Amino acid sequence: MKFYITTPIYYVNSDPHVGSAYTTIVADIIARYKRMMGYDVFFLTGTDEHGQKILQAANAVGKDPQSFCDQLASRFKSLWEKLDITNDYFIRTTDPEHMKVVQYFVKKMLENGDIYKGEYHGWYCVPCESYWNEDEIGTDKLCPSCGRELKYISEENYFFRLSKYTNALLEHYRRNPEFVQPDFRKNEMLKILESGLKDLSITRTTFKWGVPMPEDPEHVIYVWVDALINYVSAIGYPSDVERFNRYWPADLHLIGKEINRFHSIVWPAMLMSVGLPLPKMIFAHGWLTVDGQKISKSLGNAINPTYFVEKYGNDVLRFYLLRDINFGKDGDFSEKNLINRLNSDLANDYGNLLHRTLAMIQKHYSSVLPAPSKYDEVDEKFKDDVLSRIKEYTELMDEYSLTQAIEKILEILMLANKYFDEKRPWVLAKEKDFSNLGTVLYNVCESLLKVAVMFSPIMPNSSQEVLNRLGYDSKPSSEVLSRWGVLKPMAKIIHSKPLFEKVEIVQQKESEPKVENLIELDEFKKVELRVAKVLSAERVPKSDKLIRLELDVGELGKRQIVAGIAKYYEPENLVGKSIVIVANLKPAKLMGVESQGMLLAAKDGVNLRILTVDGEIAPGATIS
Ligand code: ME8
Repeated sequence: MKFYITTPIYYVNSDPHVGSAYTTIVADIIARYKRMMGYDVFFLTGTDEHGQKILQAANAVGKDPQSFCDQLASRFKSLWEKLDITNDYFIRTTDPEHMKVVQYFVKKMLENGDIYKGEYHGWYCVPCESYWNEDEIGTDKLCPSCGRELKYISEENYFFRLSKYTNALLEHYRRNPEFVQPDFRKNEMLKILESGLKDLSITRTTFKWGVPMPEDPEHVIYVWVDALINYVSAIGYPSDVERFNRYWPADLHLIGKEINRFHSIVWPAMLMSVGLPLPKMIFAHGWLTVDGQKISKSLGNAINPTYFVEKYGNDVLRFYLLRDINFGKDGDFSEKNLINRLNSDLANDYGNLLHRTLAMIQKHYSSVLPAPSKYDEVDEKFKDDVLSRIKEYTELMDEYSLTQAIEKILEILMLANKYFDEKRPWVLAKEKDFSNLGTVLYNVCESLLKVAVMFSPIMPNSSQEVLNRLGYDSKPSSEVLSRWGVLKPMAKIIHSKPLFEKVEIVQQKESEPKVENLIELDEFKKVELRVAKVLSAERVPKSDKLIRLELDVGELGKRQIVAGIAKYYEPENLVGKSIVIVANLKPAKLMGVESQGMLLAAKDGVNLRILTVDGEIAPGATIS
């Protein structure tokens, strides 16, 4: 059995953020789950590199678009590695192979009579790379999707006869009730279909950064048409027939809600046009906000997933995203909630139970897993409850109710903690009732094995760790979930440090990840900061702001600096102070006086105070 899953291919106009990481993590969880259940999985992700938006981003930093894309695509790839993403392939729309397939695909649409030349007049959103009809936008001419300003364009374009497919699409929706999920997203698409589709402009002539239109290279193919074709080009369409037939149609296109129309209307119509089967399901998930604010690369509060991975570990980030944000719906990402989940669900309910149990096996059974003896009613009930939660977990995972599936795992942990407390193994140990003690400890270990396997698509690293500690040396598999008594008595267990460290909430830290203009240490090191002793100071004539300072900068000799501090300091009060200067700034002239550097000062809107050093230090001392 095969399972083909895709993420959107992300625009490379800026770095990946927690939104793109979210979709990719979810896809990875589903891919890992399906592999565990025995499927032959093909998991695709990649980058969308053509179009006006990418061209503008490259121009803005003075780079040619290809090397700009190369740089950004490699940042996506390395983040996915950091996040333990197990994609089978990474497609880039600038891959020559992909570009050839785009031309082939469009040519087929052309041959099938679905493309014609016409004049486009209308509104375009560059950030969304989307066309909007006059009746879809208000008088303010702002993009209905992102709220930014639209551009009026008027060009000769090729058009795709999208309108022709309205009824066929409606029919497909009717016959395949699960084609678009969740249902409320399907209903949004049905509304659009029921109001009738307009033909879609699919080429541009005002820039060249794209795939040339077959036989009319003055036109480049619309970035969305180019991008959607990645889903078939990546698996060998049309040349590698065997591979393509093996994986197509896709089982799941996982996307964010804002690009549902392209995936659930435009893409199926394109596939119908060339005579290919349609994907089995498009799942449009909700949007994350961060501390209540919209994430947007250009709005500047995009947050960097690497920060969370480095601080809390990859498993915790992945768990939090699925546990706290109800998959499918919109949700808010907050570091505070992440810490709360880590402390209560992972450190307390999971890690602590493992710790308590393995500590007792170490102490009373010399780290060898005891065999269970006869089960009483409580043992039987515990076993049955765990197995029934496992069944619910697989049903929920199979329908992509991921958050609810995780709740089932947490329920097992709750049951196991309750079982442990009820059975009071510490009393059994005191009474030297090793037969009953062995049963309790074995059963808790068996439930923890199940938990680790159920968690393994979500938290692969800690799951593997738990398997090792329980002395289970096979890979996580569906077999573990199917029956009770998988652990082998006499296996060697490893009692070790807590599985998850608790973290204290530090209020002010929350704003840290929002800093978007982070720099590398190397960049900071370019600034040469030195201590300078003020030898003399005087006002610059005819200026009420400037003071000229004579400085001793040790090995760098004497310097003069002009600073705009006259409103805050009397010159004579500066003499003798050890201040901080930027020593390698290009000289500049202020009111005709040369300034050979810059002093550092703190401002709060009302006051200004210059930076001095705390105690005696030689002039010219370096600062780092
Ligand atoms: O749209 N919350 O690329 P893109 C959740 N290149 N998910 C989010 C998110 C948020 N705040 N922000 C982004 C494109 N995403 C096109 C796709 S596919 C043939 C072409 C995720 O870089 C979500 O999956 O703008 C969304 O659909 C996708 O990133 C948009 O990525």
